[in-house]
Amino acid sequence: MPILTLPTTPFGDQRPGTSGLRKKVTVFAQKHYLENFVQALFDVLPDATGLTLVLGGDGRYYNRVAVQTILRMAAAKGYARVLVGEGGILSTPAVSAVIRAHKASGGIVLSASHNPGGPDGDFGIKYNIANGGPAPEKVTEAVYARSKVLSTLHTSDSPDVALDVLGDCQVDGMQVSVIDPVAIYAELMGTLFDFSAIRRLFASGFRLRYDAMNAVGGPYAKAILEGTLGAPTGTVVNAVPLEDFGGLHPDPNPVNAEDLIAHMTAADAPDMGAASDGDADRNMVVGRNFVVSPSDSLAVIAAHATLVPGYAQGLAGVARSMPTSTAVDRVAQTLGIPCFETPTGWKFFGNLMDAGRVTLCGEESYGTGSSHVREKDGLWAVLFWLNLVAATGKSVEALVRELWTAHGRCVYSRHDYEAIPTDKADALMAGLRAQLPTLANTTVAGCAIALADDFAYTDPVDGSVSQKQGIRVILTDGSRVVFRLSGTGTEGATLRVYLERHEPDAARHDIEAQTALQPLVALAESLAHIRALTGMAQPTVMT
Ligand code: G16
Repeated sequence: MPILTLPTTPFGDQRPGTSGLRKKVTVFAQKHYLENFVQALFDVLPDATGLTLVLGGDGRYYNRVAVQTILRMAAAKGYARVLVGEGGILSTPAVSAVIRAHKASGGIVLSASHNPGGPDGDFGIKYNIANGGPAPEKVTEAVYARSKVLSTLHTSDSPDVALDVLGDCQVDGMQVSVIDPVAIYAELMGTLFDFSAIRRLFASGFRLRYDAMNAVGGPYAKAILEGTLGAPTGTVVNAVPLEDFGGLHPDPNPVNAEDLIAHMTAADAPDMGAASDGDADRNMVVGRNFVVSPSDSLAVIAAHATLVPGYAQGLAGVARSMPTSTAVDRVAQTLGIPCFETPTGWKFFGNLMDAGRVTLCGEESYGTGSSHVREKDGLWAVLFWLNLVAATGKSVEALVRELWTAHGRCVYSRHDYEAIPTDKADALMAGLRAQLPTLANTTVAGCAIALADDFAYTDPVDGSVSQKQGIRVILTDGSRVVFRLSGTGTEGATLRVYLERHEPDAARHDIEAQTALQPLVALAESLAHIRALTGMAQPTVMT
C-alpha cells in the first residue's frame, strides 16, 4: 500500500500535562486530532529505521480505533516493528516492562488513567522513551511546539490489523507482533517477589479482595494472583476490562472504590483489600477496617524492602513527589539512604532511577513503584504488601502502626476542588504567589509559618530546571499546606490542596485525619480564599 501524505491544520491545545495528552473522547474523535498529535510526536522523534515501538492501552473506549490509526502512521514513519498487546491492551507498567525487555526505542500508551471512560469520558495518549518511562518535559514540549505548526500527516491506507490474534503480520513492510499482554510483566514479577511464600500465605487461608475496577489490571491480577499464586477464584473482582469501566470511576481511593471499602469494613472482611486504576499503575492497599494512605504505603515498603528478594541488597535511595507526605523521608533517614523530593509526575523519577540513585518511588496520588520498570505499578505494590505480610506474619494494619510507632504518624489528606473555571483557578494561584515573599515568619490563622515558596526542581542528573511546581507553606512544626493545579483533568481546572501534620504522640495516632488537619484547612482558606474565589463551600473529593 502506498504511504499517504495528507494536509492538516494544527490544533492549539495539544500540550501534554502531568502524564501525556488527556482530553474528552469527543475531542480526540475530531478529524485528525489524534493523528496530529501522533504526527507531531513522530516528527520530533529520530528516524525510525530498524527501530521497535511498543503500543497498547487500557482498553477504554476509542482504544481500538486509536491503535489501528497509530499502526498505519508508525508504518509511514518507517518503524521496523511494532509490538502491540492482544486486543490493543497493555497496562501502563506492562508497556514499560515490554519496552525494556525488547530494548524498544519507546512506546505509546493509550490511557487517561483513572479518569472515567466511555463515549462521554476521557481518552489519553502518552509517549514513553527507551528506558520505559514517560518522556521528559523537553520531549513533551517539543511535541507541543511541533503540533502548533503541523501541516501534513503521513499514514498508510493498509487495512486494520487483527488485534485479537496473537502472532505477526505486516503493515506496509513493518512487522506487527500481537503479543500476550501479561506474559512479560508476569515473568518480571516472578523475579522480584517470593512467590513461594505468597503461595503458602494463600494456601493458609489468607483472604485478599482485589478490585480491578473493570479496568486493565484485571487480566494481570487474575493471571498472577489466582493463576500463579493460587489465590481462590473470585479473589479478583471486576476483572474484565470494559470500555466504559462499567460506568465506574476507575480511581483506587476510598471515595471511588467504595464497594471495596464496604467489604473491608464488614464483619467478615478479608485480610487485605487492594484496587488498581484504569491503566493499572495506581494502587490502593486496605487492611481490615484500615485504609493505608499512599504515603504510608511507600514508607512501609521502604522500611521492609530487604525482606523481599528483589530488594534484598538494600535500596540505593528513595524519592517522592513534593506533595507526598514526609513519612518516607523519616524511614530513609533511619536507613541512612538519600531521599529525593521531585515535582508531581512520574517522569521526574526516571533520571534518578537510570542513574542508580533511587530504587523506590512514590506519590500521594496512589502511585508506588521501583526501578524494575519506569512507571508506577499497581499490582507490583500489592505483591510487595503480600510478600511483606507473608515474610513478617503481620497484618496490614500492624505494619502501618509499626511505622507510626517508629517515626510518628504523618497525618495526611488531599482536598480536590474540581472543574473550577480556569480563570478563577489561575487568579487563586496568582493571589497565593503574590503573598509568598511576605509569609515567612508570620502567623496566619494561628499557624506559625517558617517558609513559603513556589517549588522549583533542579534535576540532579541532567541539571534541567522545572519551575512553579506547587506552592508550599511550611510551618515551624513541619506541618505543610501545598497548593497545585492538577495537570490531568479535562474539565476546567482542579485545585489540589495537600495537608500534612506530623503526630509523634502514639496516644493520638488514631485521630481522624480531617479533624487533625482542621487548623491547616483554616490556614489554606485564609491564604487562598477558596470559597470566595470558587464559590465552593467544600472540596469535591477528599482522600
Ligand atoms: C499522573 C502522574 C502522576 C501524578 C498524577 C496526578 O498519574 O503520572 O505522577 O501524581 O497524575 O497528577 P495531577 O495532580 O497533576 O493531576 P496517572 O495515574 O493519572 O497517570
